[in-house]
Amino acid sequence: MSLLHRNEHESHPSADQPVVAVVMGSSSDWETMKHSCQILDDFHIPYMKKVISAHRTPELMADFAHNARDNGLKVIIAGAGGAAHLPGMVAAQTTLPVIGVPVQSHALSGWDSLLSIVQMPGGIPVATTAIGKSGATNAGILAVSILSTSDSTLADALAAFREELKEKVEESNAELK
Ligand code: RP5
Repeated sequence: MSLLHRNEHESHPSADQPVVAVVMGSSSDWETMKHSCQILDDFHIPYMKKVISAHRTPELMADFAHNARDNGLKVIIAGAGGAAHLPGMVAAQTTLPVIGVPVQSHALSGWDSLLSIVQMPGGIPVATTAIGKSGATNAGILAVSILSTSDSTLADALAAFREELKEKVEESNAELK
């Protein structure tokens, strides 16, 4: 699905320059976080993806977060499960917008992930989504929405996306008749 139609005279973000980072605490988070990447693919957003663990690779996390803005990133999506400290600790070390995705854990069904991410102290925001797939999808859409504040083509693509959602509901109602 391609939602973005730029005309040839519009400036494109460079394909080599990621503007969104999708980071996750473990490769086991990919099954969830791939849904953020799917949205970014659909909207043709240049992005990078990487496993960065707050607990297993704290130096890598700090290095990534401290350099994120200078590296051209505009939004960070961070997914983690269990003791899900990655989104908050990334947010603590950058002033870029950080969207946190609670990955559904086995032990506590994602309640642990959600509470670890959502209850940030005042001053260090993390925009927390729902647990699991819908949260990861919405993180991608929210990243596009943030970028659309300075990109009218993206704003139009988001409007078209909403229209598609509406049409799907209308179609499902037609099938019920
Ligand atoms: C967290 O621990 C990760 O975000 C992951 O959700 C969870 C389990 O990681 P693995 O043991 O599967 O690597 O840091």
